Amino acid sequence: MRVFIAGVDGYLGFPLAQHLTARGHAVAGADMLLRRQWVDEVGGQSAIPVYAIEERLEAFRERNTANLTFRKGDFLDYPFILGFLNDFQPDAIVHLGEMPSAPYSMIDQAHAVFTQKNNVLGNLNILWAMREVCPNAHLVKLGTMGEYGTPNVDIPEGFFEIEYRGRKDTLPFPRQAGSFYHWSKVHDSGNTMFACRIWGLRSTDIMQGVVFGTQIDAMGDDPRLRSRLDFDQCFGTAINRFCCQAVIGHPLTLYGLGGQTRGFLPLRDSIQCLTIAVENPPTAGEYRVFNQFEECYTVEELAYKVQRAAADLGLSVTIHHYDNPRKEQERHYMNPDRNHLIDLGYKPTHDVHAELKIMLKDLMPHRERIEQKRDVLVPDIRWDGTRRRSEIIDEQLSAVK
Ligand code: USQ
Repeated sequence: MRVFIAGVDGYLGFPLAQHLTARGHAVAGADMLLRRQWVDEVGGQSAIPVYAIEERLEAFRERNTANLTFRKGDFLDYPFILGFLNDFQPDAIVHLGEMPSAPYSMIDQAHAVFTQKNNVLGNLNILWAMREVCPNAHLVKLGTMGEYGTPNVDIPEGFFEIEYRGRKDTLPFPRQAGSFYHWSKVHDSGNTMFACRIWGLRSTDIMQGVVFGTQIDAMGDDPRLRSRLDFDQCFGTAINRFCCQAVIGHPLTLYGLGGQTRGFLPLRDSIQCLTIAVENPPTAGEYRVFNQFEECYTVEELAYKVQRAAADLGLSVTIHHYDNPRKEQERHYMNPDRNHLIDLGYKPTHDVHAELKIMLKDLMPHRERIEQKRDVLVPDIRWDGTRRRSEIIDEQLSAVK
């Protein structure tokens, strides 16, 4: 198949390109390299060194028989995305090219607006470009389990049957996102579902849980082919942060009670699931939703899992409860379905302990890089918007004077 990856330079995009190429697919990708800038902006750096895009592409060429066709560009630039899709004529488009951080979207007004503009309008441009130049392609759109929030009932895959005042229908399950970032994904879902209905496009909307890990099978040893691994408060996800904290002896930063329950999955499972979606397209006009995670855990359980894996490697790790900077439920019910991917052949990794040990071993040689940015481990971006309020308001007031 011909697969186009929007956001090919990212944590998921670069390993996915390697995996799909190894399976014989022709892959093209676009990226504006913004993730590198955002991590820099919040004072972080990837624990695993990330090479320049030219070096990544060179390593790709040396390892894989096929090239990765790459163009640098922004999904807000409609002629760019229209032209690239027209030239490449993909069978599938995997859209990973969005700003992925909840805390980044909650920094202040400017970051909230940037997040929704970048994500919602970028996705809308891709939908319009598909309609114009590749209406038979399949859009695999990365959404998030966080679209559903934490309702006190089971979570189906996108839709549920409901009886209300004596009438029945199958409707989208309510979305109750917990950050402006997560809401951007809800808005994307609405636009994507609508485009399938009116134009006959086909799409799989992936409600993905929190990804962790450093490895996939197709990656090999070349350091230029490694994926990034962020640990700052914005772009580091919980387990990735915990593992980085463990290797430098920083207490694990558990927010609040630690009973927040999420679906988690290793990087290798995420790549496996995205591949399954690509290789099993829906019919024309179909909009389907896959919940994508390996298992649900509380963040506290995960902190203990990291502590145990670290102990096996001789690292002594403490866990500290920090004042929760977010507004979220800290103990709640969480029971989502994930049958669609299993039915299509997804085999969950299950051995989280082994995966954590692989990660910790991968991270230990990079202790110094984590130490250098120790300051970004403790969060100060608060959901009540107080972090930079005075600074921003002062700036804006002086601008209008
Ligand atoms: N948490 C801690 N300590 C930390 C970091 C996080 O206790 O040091 C807690 C948070 O309060 C939250 C949970 O862990 O309750 C998950 O936080 P996270 O930062 O790992 O994940 P989240 O902000 O939800 O976002 C991440 C990705 C996002 C993706 C989402 C999937 O950044 O792109 O959409 O996971 S999900 O969480 O299922 O919505």
